[in-house]
Amino acid sequence: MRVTLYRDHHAWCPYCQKIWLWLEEKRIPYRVRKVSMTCYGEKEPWYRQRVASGMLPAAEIDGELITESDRILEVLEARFGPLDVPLSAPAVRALRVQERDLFRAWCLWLCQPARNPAQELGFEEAFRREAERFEAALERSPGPFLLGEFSAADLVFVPFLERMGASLAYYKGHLLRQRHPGIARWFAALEQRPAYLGTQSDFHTHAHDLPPQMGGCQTRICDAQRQLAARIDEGPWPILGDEQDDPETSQPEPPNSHLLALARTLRHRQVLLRRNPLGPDSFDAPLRSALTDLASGIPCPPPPGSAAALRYLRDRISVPRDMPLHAARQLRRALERTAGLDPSDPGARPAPLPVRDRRDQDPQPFLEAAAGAAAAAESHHG
Ligand SMILES: N[C@@H](CCC(=O)N[C@@H](CS)C(=O)NCC(=O)O)C(=O)O
Repeated sequence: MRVTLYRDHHAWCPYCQKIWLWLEEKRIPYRVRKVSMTCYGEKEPWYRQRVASGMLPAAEIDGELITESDRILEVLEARFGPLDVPLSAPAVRALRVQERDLFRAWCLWLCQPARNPAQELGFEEAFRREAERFEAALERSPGPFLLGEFSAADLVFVPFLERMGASLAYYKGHLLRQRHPGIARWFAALEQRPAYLGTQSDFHTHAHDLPPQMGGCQTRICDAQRQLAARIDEGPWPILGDEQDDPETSQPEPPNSHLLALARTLRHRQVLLRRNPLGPDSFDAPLRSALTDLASGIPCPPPPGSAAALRYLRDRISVPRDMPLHAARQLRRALERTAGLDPSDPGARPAPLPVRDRRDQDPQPFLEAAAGAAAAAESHHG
């Protein structure tokens, strides 16, 4: 293997997604080493010895350590060939500049506190113009992607368009795919690609992973925002009614998503029990209730006083870290439905998710449990 990719444990870093997707699209064999972002854990000392700033991503390519995602892409391209069109092609260069313009318009709208409603509208308008420029570029193309087939030009837009869709729905009540049909068609073409589906996140994950990374997201208080944020947090999912297109994905639910969710939860059951505010002994029965619902579709009331603990877990399912989008929906649905059957306080909620950091998502306990299980298996075989 000639490539090692250093990316974050939770698959929250957009720049890591760019490199990850490039390697998957090109089918280059690579090794992954996961590193914590400061917003959710302690940076691993071995990583700081390699990359003093601690920034992600980094890649070791033929023994050479490279940082900065654009530089990594250039080196990968030099060693393994372009992703359809070279990064240096004039059309790709122009689109990369355009991507940063769209990115800046999004950051301004999402993160800059508006002094008054007129300024908020101005931010929205500036974003709309950039989104329309992206659609215009797609219209000029002979294929579903920017330059015909999927290429490096599309790749650089992927992580941020995904985060734009999620964050604008949650914080602004703005549905990107609905407002921009060209972007909806581009996503639909992207979602035909298994490599992308493996890296794709969802609205809930991004709505809550972005605030600590961006230094806060500004909510536009309006009915559309309130309704969409409530649906993203509490369901039911998909977040719009049956007669409307799903704003998160064009893909139908794959069969057995619920069983995948079940398998992924059972794999981490012990740590999930230990990390729950109710404590391992008391959370065992409610978790069984929710997983019974998940597996059988039959509602299963939990013991009294467990609704907040079930919702605590519902709020922490992260896509694609834990499972794919549709599986996560199934698990959130089962947890929410079970919480709603709590005989004592069916509406009880946990504290809202933190916005300054996500230390509640420290990966360390999960890693220690996995290392313990591996050591036990080793000694068993020995
Ligand atoms: N210009 C850099 C930006 C990378 C970047 O901002 N990475 C963030 C994560 S998204 C980071 O490593 N922050 C430090 C941390 O979170 O620990 C690149 O393109 O690679």
